[in-house]
Amino acid sequence: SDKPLKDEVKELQQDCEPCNSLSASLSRYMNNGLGQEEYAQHDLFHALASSVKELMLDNWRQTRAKDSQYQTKQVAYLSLEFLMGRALGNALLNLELTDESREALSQYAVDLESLESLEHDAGLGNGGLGRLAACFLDSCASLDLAVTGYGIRYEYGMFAQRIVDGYQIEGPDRWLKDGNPWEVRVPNHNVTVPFFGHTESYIDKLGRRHVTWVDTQDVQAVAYDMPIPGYRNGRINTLRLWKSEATDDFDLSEFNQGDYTEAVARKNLAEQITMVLYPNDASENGKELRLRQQYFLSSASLQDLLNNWMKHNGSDFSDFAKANVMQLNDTHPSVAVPELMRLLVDHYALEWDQAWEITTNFMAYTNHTLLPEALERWPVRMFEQMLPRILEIIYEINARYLDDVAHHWPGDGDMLAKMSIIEEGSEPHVRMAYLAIVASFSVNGVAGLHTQLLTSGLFRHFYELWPEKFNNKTNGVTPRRWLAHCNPRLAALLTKRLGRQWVGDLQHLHALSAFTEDKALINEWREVKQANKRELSLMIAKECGVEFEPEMMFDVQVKRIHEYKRQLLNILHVIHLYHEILQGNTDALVPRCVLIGGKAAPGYAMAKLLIKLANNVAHMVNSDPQITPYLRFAFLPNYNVSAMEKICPATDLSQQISTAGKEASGTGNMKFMMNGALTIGTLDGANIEMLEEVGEENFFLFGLNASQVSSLQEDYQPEHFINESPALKQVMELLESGHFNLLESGIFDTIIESIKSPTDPWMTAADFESYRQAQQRAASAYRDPDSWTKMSIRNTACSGRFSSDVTISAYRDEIWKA
Ligand code: B1N
Repeated sequence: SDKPLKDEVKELQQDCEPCNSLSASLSRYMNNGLGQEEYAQHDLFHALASSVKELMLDNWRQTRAKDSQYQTKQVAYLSLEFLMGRALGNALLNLELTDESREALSQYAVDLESLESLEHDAGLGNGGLGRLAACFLDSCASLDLAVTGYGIRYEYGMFAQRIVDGYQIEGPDRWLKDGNPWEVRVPNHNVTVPFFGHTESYIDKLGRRHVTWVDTQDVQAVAYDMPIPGYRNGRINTLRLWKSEATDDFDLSEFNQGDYTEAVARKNLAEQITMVLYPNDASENGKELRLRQQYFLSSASLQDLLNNWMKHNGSDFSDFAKANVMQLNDTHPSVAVPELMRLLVDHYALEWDQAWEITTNFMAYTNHTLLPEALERWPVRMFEQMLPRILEIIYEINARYLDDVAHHWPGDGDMLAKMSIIEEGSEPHVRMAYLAIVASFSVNGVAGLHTQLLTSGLFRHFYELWPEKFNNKTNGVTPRRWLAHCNPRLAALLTKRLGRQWVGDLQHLHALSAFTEDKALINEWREVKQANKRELSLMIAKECGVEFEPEMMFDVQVKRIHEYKRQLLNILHVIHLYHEILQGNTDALVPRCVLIGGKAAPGYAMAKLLIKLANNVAHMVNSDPQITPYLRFAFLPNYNVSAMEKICPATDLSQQISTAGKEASGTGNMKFMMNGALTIGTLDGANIEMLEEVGEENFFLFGLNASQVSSLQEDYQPEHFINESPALKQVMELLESGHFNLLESGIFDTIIESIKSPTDPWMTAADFESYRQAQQRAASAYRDPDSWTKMSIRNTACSGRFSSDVTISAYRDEIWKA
């Protein structure tokens, strides 16, 4: 023809476009299945997710190819936890495929939302720390940063929680049972990780001493990659999750000796490593298998990074730390420090000093807690058996570092013992936080107060030694999942008013402040909240059998159950309201629905008892028709990421009531704020910064501050606070009378004792009265719907600072220099 070839090709491509479309891909997956005419909805979910993944492959490959040039710094985010939740809705949003998906699904008569709800949550984390890692991955990809997440592909994630007779029952979380359409197994990245055995040393011809770690039991690490799409930018980053498998060769050797059963049993041993997530949030665990998980992740990830480096740069590592940086998500993966030294010194024959230079320019450590019970310490004995070479290296690191300490504090032997990486005693331990600090060029806390307490308390001496290492990075949450995706009604309203930019830059929400007097906006805003509340009510009715009235105030506390988070304070307040209603004192009340949700670590007896108390109180409240017009109370079972996506858009009042100085940051607090909830909270963690942004008139502040808590600890007399507060006195009497455990005599005694104990570290009694008054202020504020809604708008408007995009920009500029 006379058309230029170029145009002809273009036309052909256009003709062909439908075969690349989501719709075509979807039908291909549906037709290529088992060919059944009837399909389960789940097949359709799988087909759609697989199609979306397929559409990402090109960009995924390109992102990798580009990053492997090392033109920008590569970041490895190392974490034992990635609490990803569902991936489909988030991927569609970031890839702008939501409308196309709806269209593609139209021929199947299934709506997108119900398909999305079929996806199992990837619950590979406990709570805030794991979810933070997930939010960070979204922000890194969206900010076009070359960041790889490294984690463990647990076969069983966070346990499933049921409530039976008011008690928590744990069940397995078999999230992979229907397959995982997002993951790609990449066996060409296999590495082996050694365990046990012993070390031998020899002197080479040049007189240099070498150590080898021999007779090890090797475990294979197999990589499974998950795509992390950036928001509208074409970048697809990777979350690489390691699965442990038996290596072939040790199978063979034992096989040949005819020791079949032994070989199979060993195989199980290897596969155990990545079988299950430890369900402890903010408490140390101490189990040997946990240390194996930590070393397995650390070693596999470092070997992977070094392999990639060598592929492109050969075995000259002098620029390695210029081109790479590793962020340690708490001390959980801090055994990566001696492991990197081992790989560089033993495998690649670097001198100690050069290896240490590389290590200390490469490692950065984030601390997430001040609670002493959460600080990891591993028995030296455990290292000796499981990781003998690693222990030798830790000793060497410690000896050299203690020279610096001795230099800084001459003649101070106490200081040496205090700051040693090895804690001496009848059972010596390795202090993992100290190891991480010594080897890192950056140590950060996760909120202003937290970092301040770290440098003035727990890590005071390290701060004296190396002030330049310490910095703050206040946490944040991704506005894609936690606003654009989870709250489509509010998202549409924001976009109508402000345009769409807020999704990529949440600071744009400040523009809302100009509209807080806008009557139309106020009405629409309230309509959105009401619609979200109606939707949540359906879920509460289904899951808890409790009717939540959308007209009532939704007062919510969802988070892990822990004494320091003080769900107890909340429950005591519910008992107080219950008592007031029984007395007929209803004038000052606003009708409210109180929701508590969260999991207790299976070994944490007190946390489990708090769940029982909440359920028993809820039963009394909800079954009394005199009470229910004013108060309803539900405990939501199996709180997880997907539940939060329904809860935070529908919340009026967010409870962030930890004992001041105990919650490092909190991140749920930010999700609620973004979605227009008002906060009732203490001066703790990031609450302080939220309060700064939104102003005291838009926040229900109460309680002791951190320094008041620590001074009061000296001479704490809870009886005094109980006697001073008639309300608390009443509540205690009701609780002690056995009113909430009529047929279960004495079961709450330990809770009652804890409140009255002068050694109660959480000071529940001390803060009760102030809390009750703040709750009263919240109630009276709620009575004026317009003014409440204005405060709600203001909370959303001021939430921009808590986008994880802001947090990650600071990591990028100030730590990673990427
Ligand atoms: O990390 C979050 C913070 O927002 C929370 O305030 C903080 O409590 C949380 C051992 C932890 N700190 N420590 C843990 C998790 C698992 C585990 O096995 C400790 N989680 C936090 C994000 O910064």
